[in-house]
Amino acid sequence: MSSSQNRGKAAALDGTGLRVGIVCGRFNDFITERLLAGAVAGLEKYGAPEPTVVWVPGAFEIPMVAKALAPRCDAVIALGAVIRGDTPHFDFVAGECASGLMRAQLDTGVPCVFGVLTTDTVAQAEERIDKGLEAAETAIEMVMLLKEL
Ligand code: INI
Repeated sequence: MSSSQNRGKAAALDGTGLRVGIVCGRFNDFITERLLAGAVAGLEKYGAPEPTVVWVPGAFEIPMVAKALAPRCDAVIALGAVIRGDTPHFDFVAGECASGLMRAQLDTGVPCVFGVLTTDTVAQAEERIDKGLEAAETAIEMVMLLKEL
């Protein structure tokens, strides 16, 4: 990470005591299982307790459950894989998932991290499989940042 990207980032991420909820889409679960493993490992790496994990059918369902979980959590992580393939469904599912998560976090004040892959191909999704770990880091960083404000 370059120094400009790192600007403002807490020197050390500390997940101690953080209540994290993870909402994971079952659609394309050969990808989302791996995102989940990365997110869980990331939380453990920074000392966070075991998260609450809720599975939903697909990315479209993620925002509603994220919003329901948020009041019981310090942060929510959304994990999903929306892969374009040949269907125009992609734009609706990906767009509604992103805007629904933004709405959930602004409405609740609880950070809802967008760990949802939106790619044209399965290969591109596999290249971005680290996004689960990154989502855990983003969740911890956002909780720490909001506490400092
Ligand atoms: N859901 C996904 O999570 N990823 C996809 O790629 C996808 N595609 O391509 O259709 C997808 N569709 C299902 C959707 O999220 C809902 O579960 C479904 O429409 C029922 O509401």
